Formats: sequence, C-alpha cells, structure tokens
Amino acid sequence: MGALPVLEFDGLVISQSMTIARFIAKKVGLSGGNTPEDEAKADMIVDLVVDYYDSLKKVYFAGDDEEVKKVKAKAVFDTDVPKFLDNAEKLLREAGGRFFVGDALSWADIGMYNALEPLVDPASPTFVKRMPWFEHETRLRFLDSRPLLKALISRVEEMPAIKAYLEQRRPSEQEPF
Ligand SMILES: N[C@@H](CCC(=O)N[C@@H](CS)C(=O)NCC(=O)O)C(=O)O
Repeated sequence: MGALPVLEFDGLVISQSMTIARFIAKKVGLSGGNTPEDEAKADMIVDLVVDYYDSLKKVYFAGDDEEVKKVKAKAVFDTDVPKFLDNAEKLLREAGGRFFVGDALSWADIGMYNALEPLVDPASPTFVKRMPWFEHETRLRFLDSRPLLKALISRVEEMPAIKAYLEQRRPSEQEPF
C-alpha cells in the first residue's frame, strides 16, 4: 500500500485513513444517516477537520527549531484555526446544536472531537510534546466564544463506549499523525 495506516478486514485490505474511518463508520452505523444527503453532511465536517489537520501539520512537522515553529504556529493559530472553529460552530448551530447530522452521534462528531480535544486536555501530546510553549490557558480560550463546540466535546466524551475507550487509550493514540 506504501503508507500507514492500513486496515485488514475479512480479506479486504485498504489504506488511506479517511477511507478506513468512513468504512468503519458505515459498518457500525455512524456514517451520518441513511441518505446520501445526510452522509454528505457528515463527510463535509470530516473534510473540514482534515483541512484543519493540514494546517496543523505545517507546525507539527516544521522541524526542531522552536523559534521557526513558533512563527508558523502564530500564523496558523491566528488565522486558519479561528476560521475553522467559527465555521464548525456555525455548521453545528445550523444542524440544531447537538450533533452535526440529525440528532444522533456520527463519525463527524467523533472526528471533530478528535480535533478539539487537544485544546482542552492539559496533557495533550499534540501540544505538550510538539508545542510545549502553547499554554493550556491559551488553548482553552479558543473555545470560550464557541459554546456549541465546547459542549460537543463533553457530549461525545461522556458517551459510555467512548468514555471506556478514552480511559484505556494509549498515549500514542492521542497523537494526530
Ligand atoms: N493520506 C494518507 C497519508 C498517510 C501517511 O502519510 N502515512 C505515513 C505515516 S502517518 C506513512 O506511512 N509514511 C511513510 C511513507 O509514506 O512511506 C492517509 O491519510 O492515510
């Protein structure tokens, strides 16, 4: 396949992280609904998150020079990140405020949770390991003016199966790339 991650499932072997995640979402009934329209809404949110990760990668893989990283981080967190968060907050509001598609959890909510959790988790390796100068207080402020996203984080992580997974998650599973 050439790159990780790879999923093997009943003889099927597939790569590409979003293809894998979409396949699993469909298998377990989290693809966003039963219509192409609802699935497209969920896909749109996931692609929004992918765009955010593309921005984050500019900092994450910027090398070992902390000063260079700080300059790149400032650019990303002053422009790309607020734009991403405002867009996500608006789309969540338009969807009714609780979940991104309908009134049930989908892979869109889980994808968004994955992207946002590092902002609220004091020990998040995304920041503690890769951007140690980015203080927790500063991270938290990104959600102050986005109450629906902030509430979504709690809503997702309080779901029993997700809560159980998070309690036994390995540190390496907390890194986005
Ligand atoms: N678009 C791919 C990117 C995969 C990717 O960059 N994988 C990295 C590890 S996280 C890799 O395997 N790099 C080694 C290589 O490409 O040879 C995806 O989302 O799965």
